[in-house]
Amino acid sequence: MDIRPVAVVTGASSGIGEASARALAGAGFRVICAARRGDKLQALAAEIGGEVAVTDITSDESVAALAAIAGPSVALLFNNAGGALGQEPVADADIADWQRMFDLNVVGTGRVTKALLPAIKAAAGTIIFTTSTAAEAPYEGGAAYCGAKAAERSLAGALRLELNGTPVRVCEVSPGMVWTDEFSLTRFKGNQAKADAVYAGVDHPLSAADIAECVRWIATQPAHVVIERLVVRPVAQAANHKVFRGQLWA
Ligand code: 8X3
Repeated sequence: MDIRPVAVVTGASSGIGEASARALAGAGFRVICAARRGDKLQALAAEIGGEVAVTDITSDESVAALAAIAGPSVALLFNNAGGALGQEPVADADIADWQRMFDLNVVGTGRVTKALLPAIKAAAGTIIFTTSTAAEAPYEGGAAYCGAKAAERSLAGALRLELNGTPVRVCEVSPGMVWTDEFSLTRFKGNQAKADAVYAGVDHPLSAADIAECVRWIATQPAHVVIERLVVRPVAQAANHKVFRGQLWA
């Protein structure tokens, strides 16, 4: 019998989700690795002694199947699936990208949270959202992404208020500039040069492992301690618009 507490990680097929699944398994969780791309999840789940849940968070049926796999007691939900699409100004925006960003970061995340809430309550569990420093303030080309992340932040905030009087913790990790294989490449629709330009000259952007360590730390605080929001940036980034591009360390 597996007595490890269950952690559900969405967006577990790459980047912050994959690294966090590893970190949480190392902290003693049985990790349900959820994402659309099942092939990418198989090796990860095998490596960490977890389980695969091929999941599309925009689908009620798919999320219901995830809840069935997770079972009646979920100690941790890491709402990490989401991301950015495009960085055009409003005048040139692709409205389908806007719709998709809200579908994933806000509505899909809400769908997963609602579906798993009974199991999270049963475990007196914790919910962690991956928001973004994009939620702090809008930037040019970020109308919908900044808005979606701000809406996701509101989802977390409303939920924390609603769950007051229960032992469920609602937390948020809010990363700044993180280099991963896919975030920027997805945002720029496979344009590697544009994706790389975001990080050009930045001495040590954050890594997925850096954020995974934050997630592990938030999740393993004593039960009465809530980390409401952890804002994490690389030292080269003092604000969304203030990024030093040059050598910081000899
Ligand atoms: C990612 C951070 O600066 O690209 O959420 O908006 S940023």
